[in-house]
This record gives sequence, C-alpha cells and structure tokens, in this order.
Amino acid sequence: MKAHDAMYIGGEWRPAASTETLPVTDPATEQVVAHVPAGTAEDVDAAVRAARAAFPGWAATPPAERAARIAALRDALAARAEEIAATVTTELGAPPQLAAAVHTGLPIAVAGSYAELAATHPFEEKVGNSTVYSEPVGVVAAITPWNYPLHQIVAKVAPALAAGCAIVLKPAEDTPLTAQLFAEAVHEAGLPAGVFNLVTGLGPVAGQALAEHPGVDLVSFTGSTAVGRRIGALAGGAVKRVALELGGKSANVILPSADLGKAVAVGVANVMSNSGQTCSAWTRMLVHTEQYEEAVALAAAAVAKYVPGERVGPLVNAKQRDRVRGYIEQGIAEGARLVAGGPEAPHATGYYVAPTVFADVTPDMTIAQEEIFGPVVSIIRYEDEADALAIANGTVYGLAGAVWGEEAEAVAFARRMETGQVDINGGRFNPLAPFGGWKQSGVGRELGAHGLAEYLQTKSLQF
Ligand code: TXE
Repeated sequence: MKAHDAMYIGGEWRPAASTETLPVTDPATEQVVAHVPAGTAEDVDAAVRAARAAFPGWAATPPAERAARIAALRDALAARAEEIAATVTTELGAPPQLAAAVHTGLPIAVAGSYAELAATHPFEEKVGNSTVYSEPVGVVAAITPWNYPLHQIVAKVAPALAAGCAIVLKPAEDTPLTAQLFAEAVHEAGLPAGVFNLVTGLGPVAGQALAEHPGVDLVSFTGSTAVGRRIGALAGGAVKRVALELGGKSANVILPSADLGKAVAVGVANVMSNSGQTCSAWTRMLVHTEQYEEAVALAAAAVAKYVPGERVGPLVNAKQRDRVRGYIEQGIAEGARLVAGGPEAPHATGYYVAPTVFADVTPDMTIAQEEIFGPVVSIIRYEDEADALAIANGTVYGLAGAVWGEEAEAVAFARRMETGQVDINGGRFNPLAPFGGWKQSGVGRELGAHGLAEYLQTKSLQF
C-alpha cells in the first residue's frame, strides 16, 4: 500500500524529526501493509508554527475564495475516490461497497456542503445598532479516530477552512493512509502552504503534544470518552475552545404503531454497518412487551444475512475485537439471552466478531449502558411509553437515536429524548443537519452551519 514516509507541513512533505515509524495493519488479513512516521512533539511544533504563519493570510482571504478552494478540495477528493475507498478497505477493513458509498461518498458531499456554506454564510451581520463579524478562531488541532477515516477528517477540516482557520491534523494511528491521501488532495486543491498540516503518530505522544500546544486556539476531538475528558480538562485549564464528539448508546425505539418488520430490519442493519464501529449506532432496540418475541425472532432472522467477511468486515484491531468479545461474555454472564452470534471468532484470521443479538437485556446491564463499538444489538423490553422514554434516556450518553411509529407520535416521542439527533421512521443522512451529543456524548456540533459556528468567534462593533 502506498504511504508517505513524511509529514505534510507548510505545504510540503517533510521528513519527520524521528526515524521511528508505526505499522499500518490490514485487519482482515492481520498483515502489516505499510509504515508511516511516528510524529513527536518536535513535528507537532513545526506544524503548529506553519499553521500560525499561514493563519492571518487565510483568515483575510475573502469567503468566496475560500469557498473556491474547498470546492477544489472536494473535486480532488472525488478524483481519488477509488483510491480512498480501497485504502479505507485496507486499513479499516470496510467491505468495498461500504467503503465507496459511506466512507468516501458522504465525506465528499460534506466537503461540497462547506464549499457552499463558505460562499453563503453571513460572516457580517447587522444587529440593531451593531455590526457583528464572525471571525475564525485561529489554529485548530483536529484529532480524529479510525472508525470513519475520511469523514472524521472532513467534518473538522472543511468547516475550519470555511471559517478561515488553519489546521493541524493528527489522525488515528490505525488509519493514517487515508489522512495522507486527504493531504494530497489538499495540496492539489491549491490551499496556501501551512493552512493544512498533517502529523501522523501516537495519541499519547503526537496527539497529546498537539492538544497541549500553546499555539493552538481550539481542539476538536473525536474519540473515546476517556481521552475526551483529558482533552476537555487540558483545554479548560488553558482557556482554549474545545469540541468533543465522544461515545454513544443510542436507542432505537419501536412504538406499537410502527412497521415492526422494517423497524427491526433497518435497526439491525444500522448496528451491523461498519461492524458496529459507529458512535451513533442504534445499539439498544426498545420493543413493546406485546411485540417483543416477534421482534426478537425478526432480529435473529435479519442478522443471519450479515456474514463476516462478506457484508460485515473485521473490527479495526485486536484490541477492539477483544474489547467487544469481552462485552459479549459479560452480557452472557449478566443473564442476557444470546439469540445470535457470541464470543467465538467466526474466522481464524482477521479481527472478526460474530454479528450478535441479545434478548432479555435489562436497562441496568453493562451491555445496555456502555458503548460496545461492535456488531452487537441489545433488545430491551418496555411496558408503556413512559417506560420506553425512561429507558431511552437512562444512560450517560445522548448522541443519536431512532423512533419508529405513526409520524406525529414518533416526533412527539423524539422531542422528549435527551439526544442530539433522531431518525424518524428510518431517516436519511443530511450533511447540513447538526450532529453532536447531549450529556456525556460531547460538546459542540459538527456538520452544517452549526458545525461552521464551532470554528468562529464573534466581534461586534456598536454604532
Ligand atoms: O480511542 P482514542 P480508541 C470509542 C469506542 C472505542 C473506544 C476506544 O468506544 O471502543 O473509544 O477507541 C487520539 N491525547 N470511540 O482507543 O484512544 C488517538 O491517537 C491526544 C468512539 O481508538 O480516544 C486517536 O487519534 N490524543 C469514537 C483519537 O485520539 C489522543 C471513535 C481517538 O482515539 C490521546 C473512536 C491523548 N492522550 C473510538 N490518546 C467516536 N466518538 O466516534 C489517544 N489520542
């Protein structure tokens, strides 16, 4: 697999400060496919300096010109779509169709949405006797996870560029090759040198150095709650802006008025997609007691279609596989009924986990409370709507969710959910809809105008 043995800093591929490298592994074969440089605090410092130097010029660039460069970035990504999809398949293990449609197509659409928003956003507004300017926050540290290698990058970099910020990206150590392709696209798009910089490396080394760097004005992080808390504390201590997109434990609420077959089938598909490595995955299926056994049978039948190695890829690495298997064992130990799958490996090679469905899951069980991040559905019984709502809201998370049923009823229920985004009767991805968490799922929003606002600060002049 093609890999750069350098960092992208100040508009060029520069040798890293250290000769140490990190392996990139194909999770389907467990083979090392490439190496990338392991960044250090020295590389991070060079990248932040390049970003600081580029920031004033980019901030002063008219929004229409910024929009044109983002549109060129979108086109450069689209020109590499096949290579990006193949790279996501290699380093994440995503099945080719998913890699092409979701991992590549959606982020290209998101980049396009920010080309438009940069051109149309009111960066200057009259409010009574004031003029309010929305100005870029400054230098942004973007720290991204591996579960959607390109989307996570675009969801931070595109709005930051639209706002007029300069960026240093530290992508996940499992998926740095997609990030390198992104840097190639940035280069081709003709962004001024230093506006976007890439440092590959380990989280506790390069990521930590970046989050702590005094030259960074905003840290935008997506990843685990544990690391998010640390970054939030660091940013708070330094009085820096912070955006955190953390875990989820979303509820898929099936009301008695729903089309049960569709709700269960789409619900299972939602969790199996990307092998369950999706922060917004509807991992808790809530079903009325009278439809419960029928839903369990439908879920068992639906999950049989998800064959590991065909429609379901492996997990990203051995650590994640072991973690997910540990949760499955814990579910069994706590008394949940295993309906499909289980902790046994479906293949001798590759970090696969069997698509798993649990019934008789109670809201207090570990598998109903903690983010598993694997292909595991927990079906929970509810007695009435009030009970369903208490269960849906009964976790520390609040990222996403779904409600199925007669539309007005479903909307009324969704309005009472403590969560940032709810799909009604299936929903459809909207790159302009704000995405982000309530409660411990995070701080701030991504996508659309709300995502852009994260990278802006206001200045008002009174007349
Ligand atoms: O995340 P980490 P991991 C959840 C999911 C998963 C768990 C662990 O439940 O099972 O987190 O995943 C960088 N300072 N999510 O261990 O470590 C790291 O290099 C600065 C949910 O992979 O949080 C990577 O770039 N940065 C999630 C990024 O943080 C640090 C997506 C995320 O890695 C750092 C991924 C440090 N001290 C995992 N330590 C979602 N919300 O979508 C690590 N990093």
